[in-house]
Parts: sequence; C-alpha cells; structure tokens
Amino acid sequence: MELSGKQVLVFGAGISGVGAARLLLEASANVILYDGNTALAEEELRAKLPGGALQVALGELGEERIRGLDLAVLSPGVPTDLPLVQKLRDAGVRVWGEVELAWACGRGDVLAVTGTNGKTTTTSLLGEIMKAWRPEVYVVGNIGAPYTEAVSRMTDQAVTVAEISSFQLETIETFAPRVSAILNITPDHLNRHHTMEEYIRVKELITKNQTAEDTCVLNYEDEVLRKFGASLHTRVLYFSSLRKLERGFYLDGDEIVYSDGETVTPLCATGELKLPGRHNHENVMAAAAMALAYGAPLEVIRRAACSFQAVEHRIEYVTEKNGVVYYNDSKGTNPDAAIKGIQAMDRPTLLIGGGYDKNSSYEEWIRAFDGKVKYLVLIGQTREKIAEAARACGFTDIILADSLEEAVQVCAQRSEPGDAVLLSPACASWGMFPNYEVRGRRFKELVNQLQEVG
Ligand code: UMA
Repeated sequence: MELSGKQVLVFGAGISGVGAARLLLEASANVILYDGNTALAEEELRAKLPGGALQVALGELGEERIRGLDLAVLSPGVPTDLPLVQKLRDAGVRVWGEVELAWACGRGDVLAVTGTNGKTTTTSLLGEIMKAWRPEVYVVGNIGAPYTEAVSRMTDQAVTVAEISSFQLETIETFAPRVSAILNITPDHLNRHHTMEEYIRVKELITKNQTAEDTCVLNYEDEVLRKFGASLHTRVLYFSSLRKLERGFYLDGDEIVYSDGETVTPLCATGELKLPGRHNHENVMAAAAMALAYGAPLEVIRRAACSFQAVEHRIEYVTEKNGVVYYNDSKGTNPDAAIKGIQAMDRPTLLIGGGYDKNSSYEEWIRAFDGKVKYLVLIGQTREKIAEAARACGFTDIILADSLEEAVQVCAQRSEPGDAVLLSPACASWGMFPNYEVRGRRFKELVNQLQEVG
C-alpha cells in the first residue's frame, strides 16, 4: 500500500504506536496518534516523533476523525473486539496491526517465533545465531523492540528475527515469514481471546501466508501442534525433548542431535549450554531448527547456542544475600511459565506470585510446587484468587503482601541460608507496573538493597 498522503489512525501511543507513527510520518502519511489514556502528555508524544502531518488525540475519538481514514494501525494491547475497532471496520477502514505495517514496508527475510512460553529466549538465541552468520540482522517485536523501528534501516540483505505475540497475530494480513515457529500452546491471555480454541487459531495464523518453500518449526510433544503440522502445506520441522524423531531435532540422552532422515548429527551436549532446564533445551532446539531451515551451518548454530546466556527476567540469577539466592522470573507472566520457574529451583523456595488477572487458573502451578515452596507470598489483584486456589490444593503457607517492596522484605525475614527466593508471579504485571521488565528491574533493585547480616 502506498502510504504517502494517506490518512492513518495509529491506535495506542505506547512503544508500538510510537514506532508505527514514526514509520508512517517518514513515509509522508497523515497520522492521527490516538490513545484512550487522557493522562498522556501530547508534548511528550510529539517530542518522540519526527516532524510531519501529525495530530494527537487523547481520550474519546470523535466521529469526524474516523471519516476519511484509509488505514488504522492497532497496537498489540488494543483488543480487536473493541466497539471502536468495529466502528472503524464498519466505516470501511482497513485495520492492520503494527507487525503488518512493518512487514508491508520492510525488506529482506523474516524469521518469526510465537508460542505461549519460551518466545523471548528462542528469539534472542536465533538472533545471536543469525548475527554470527549474516551481516544485517534485526531482533524485534514482542521482545520489547518495535518491529517498525527497524524498517527504515533494512536492505534486501536484512534478516529480521521477530518475536510475535498472539495479540500481534490477530491483525496480520500478508505477513509471511520464511521460517516460523510455534513453540507450545498452553492457556494464556484468555481474557483477550475468550476461548482456548480462539487462542490456538490466532497462534496458528503465523503460518497463514507461508508457501510450500517456507518452513514451520513445531514442538512434536504438543499434541495440538503435532496435529497442526500434519495439516500444513509448508515444510515442517519438528523438535522433541521426549523422543527420537525420524527427522528433526531431539534430545538423545544428554545430547541434542539433528536427524535429516538418514544421518544423525550431534549439535551439542546439554551440559555445554548455559541455559538450565528441559524447557530451555526445547528453546535451543527450536532456534537451531529455524536457523538450519534458513540455511545456517550447524557449526555456527552450535557455537552460538553454547555461548548464549539466559535472558533478563527469565529465571535470572540476581544475587546471594545472607546465604539466600534470589532469582528474577518476572517474565513468568502466566501459570505455565511460572511452572517452569519453580521446576528450575533445587532449594527450599520462598515464592512471590500474583499480579494482574488474566482469567487464568492457578491449580496446576500450585501442584507443581512439589514440596519445594516454604512460603507463597502474594501480591496484586489476583492475590486472594491464588490464595483460595492454593488452600483448595492443600497449600496453606501463604502470606499476603501489599506491594513488591513488602513481599521482598517478608522473604528476606523468613528465609534461611540455603533457601531461594523466586519472583515468578504467574500473572502479568499490569496494575502494579507498566510491564514485566519494570517489575523485574524493581525486584532486582530491592534485592540488591537488602542488608547483609553479620
Ligand atoms: N490503549 C488504548 N486503548 C486500549 C488499550 C490500550 O488506548 O484499549 C493504549 C494504552 O493507553 C497505552 C498503549 O495503548 O498508552 C499501550 O499499547 P500496548 O499495550 O500495545 O503496549 P506497547 O507499549 O505499545 O507495547 C507493545 C506490547 N504490549 C502488549 O502486547 C500489551 C509489548 O509486549 C511489545 O514489546 C511492544 O508492543 C513492541 O512490540 C509486552 C507484552 O506484555 C512485552 N506482551 C504480551 C506478553 O508477552 O504476554 C503479549
């Protein structure tokens, strides 16, 4: 779509919306940057953007602004079933997400990762593999770096490694990665997608425009994905942490290997990796499979995988204070991710959980405590709901705290040498923090401020 002179509404003025507005202004479109939050400051938003035909609208969006629009670009956080979005559609306005806009304006190839958990680690590792092999690599998307921000720098040589959330997939139209991956699908964001069926449908959209020449990497151990793979017309490459595959990446004892159907080639031993846990071995296999499908040599993949360190906020070691080890798993924003967090602990653990209510159920997470959790310290909107679920599962060592600050203090007071304190909330941060990164950084700050005794 030629954007010059077009009338475009950018819905949401967070980092995604600002990235989209910048790209559109650079393409000489007339932009209305709209956000429902009246507390935002117009001047601050303008200061983030280049000059051009920019209007800023906060609060209610008047009917007159909808008339004459050619395109609306939604931020991922904007639900697609909002009455305003419906109104735009009814008025014949084309509705894209920021990912579709970036794709329409970008150059080169895209490798895209989705899934409920492991996206950030897999995307980061794939980014490192690509950087070791290709001259021009961008790592973008849900990882916290808007895809649109990279577009103006892209040449035809560009390889874009994109973490794509279900929110972003809802609004793609022609987005077509050369290689895609769906790592796993477990319940998350059900308040947005309403049913599991719809959440799965949206995740699977990542393959929608892929051709027979493209590849989709799937987790063989996820039943939904295994079936989905059988229905695809693209190439499919599976990975498995539980069984030998005729073709694909799998764990053979302590070794990650690749079978091309005839020859089995070792990639590396799990002991050579700096990422702990089976879920991380799956992430490594997924990134390796994507890189291999795109043509990267196994040796480049091996070297990058072995030197790759854990991602910030994902079971991240913070420090040791008074014999207690502190871990930041702020990225554990749903019960399934938080299960990985507690499973990775090998000591008695004081667990900080709770936050924004995404309509999740917490029983499975609580059952995964496996006798390791000494105290469950709960914060945020969901604290009562989680406490109730815990009691129903027979777990009663629960402490309610009014803030993250109080939770860290409680953990410091109640822990003993040899224990771990883990922030792994099983909930989004919204309502207490703008995002999980701010929550994780605040946690690390609080932990680092704790006094050493004696
Ligand atoms: N807004 C409205 N009306 C609404 C909803 C939101 O006006 O109905 C406005 C808010 O007032 C706010 C702005 O939209 O000013 C926020 O937009 P946003 O929520 O899309 O947030 P961004 O800052 O633009 O960040 C988004 C992603 N956020 C979400 O998906 C919620 C970031 O993912 C992503 O890194 C970034 O774009 C760049 O691509 C974060 C996330 O939490 C990390 N993702 C979810 C997850 O990982 O579970 C999906």
